[in-house]
Amino acid sequence: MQYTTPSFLKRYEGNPVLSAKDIPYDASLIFNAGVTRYQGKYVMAFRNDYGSTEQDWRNYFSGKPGGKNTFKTSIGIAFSDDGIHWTPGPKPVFTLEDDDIIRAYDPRLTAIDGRIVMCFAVDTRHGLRGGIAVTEDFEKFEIMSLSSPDNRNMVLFPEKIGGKYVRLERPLPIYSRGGGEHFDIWYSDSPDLRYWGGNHLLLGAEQVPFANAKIGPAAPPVKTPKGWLTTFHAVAIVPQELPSWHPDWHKIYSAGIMLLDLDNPTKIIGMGKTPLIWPETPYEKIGFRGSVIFPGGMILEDSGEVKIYYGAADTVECLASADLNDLLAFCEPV
Ligand code: BMA
Repeated sequence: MQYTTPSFLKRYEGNPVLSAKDIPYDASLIFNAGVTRYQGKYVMAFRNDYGSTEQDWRNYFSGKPGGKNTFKTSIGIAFSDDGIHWTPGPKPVFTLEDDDIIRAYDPRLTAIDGRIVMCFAVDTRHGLRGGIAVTEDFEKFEIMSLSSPDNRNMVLFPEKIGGKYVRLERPLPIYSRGGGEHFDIWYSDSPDLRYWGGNHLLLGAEQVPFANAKIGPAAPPVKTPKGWLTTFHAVAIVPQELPSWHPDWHKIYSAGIMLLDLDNPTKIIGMGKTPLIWPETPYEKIGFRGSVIFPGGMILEDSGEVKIYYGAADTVECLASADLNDLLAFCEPV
């Protein structure tokens, strides 16, 4: 499978916008961030995998002495006045660990009701869970819900619809989807962020021409006059081994984009038939897992510019932008 990123999508020439060297505490891989605007600033919550270097990983994977996989994960925070230049906070803001929970990662941020709702993935000894926490200050977080396994990649809409909170999510059904990684995007709603129901299938992986495996929600949707604009990630498993610190890596993660009905977001009204971002640059193709684009933040500026933040190669955090009209035109009616 081979695609090209459309020319209206501009990668920021200073990419990455955040990487381990910017972080004033132990950090190795900085990626898969959520971004929103809150209290007059841009705010980013990012995943930090730390405790193992590239050499540690390579030694570990190749069975060499000294190889270790002692990495841990925390969620850090960074602030910006322009959405481009970021200043990280002095310490991580969120970790989850107990007898069952191994770690929380891949945060997505939604500003709603004057506070921040952070959705995140949770690895546990009994499966993958999707978590939702609320904070006003990025110091105190209240956990509202942790889903049953296996589910993750939750993203919350920035306003209630029909009086309810609404999210997209990605369960991981194995038995009923043929045993492979054929996972789809689902929709659910909640009166209070704790109890979720009203489940609907939104998009099946087989409906995405550039996926031959799983798909998943990416950044929380953005409201436009034409509909809810939202990115998703799409996985193509390819025969050739891809450059990566991780051996035997065969998955290309690209970003897709679709448009949902404003009043009834269970309905898809448009979709890009080819990827919006296909891994092409060195920082997207080379890293812990090469050829991975994993968007987690999207911001619509008053000028019509849309900023898209994405983890690249599971190693650094990047920025691309496009004009809203180009993105809407790219979503062909379905
Ligand atoms: C997914 C998640 C993401 C990661 C991606 C590519 O399964 O673990 O956090 O970015 O794989 O490695």
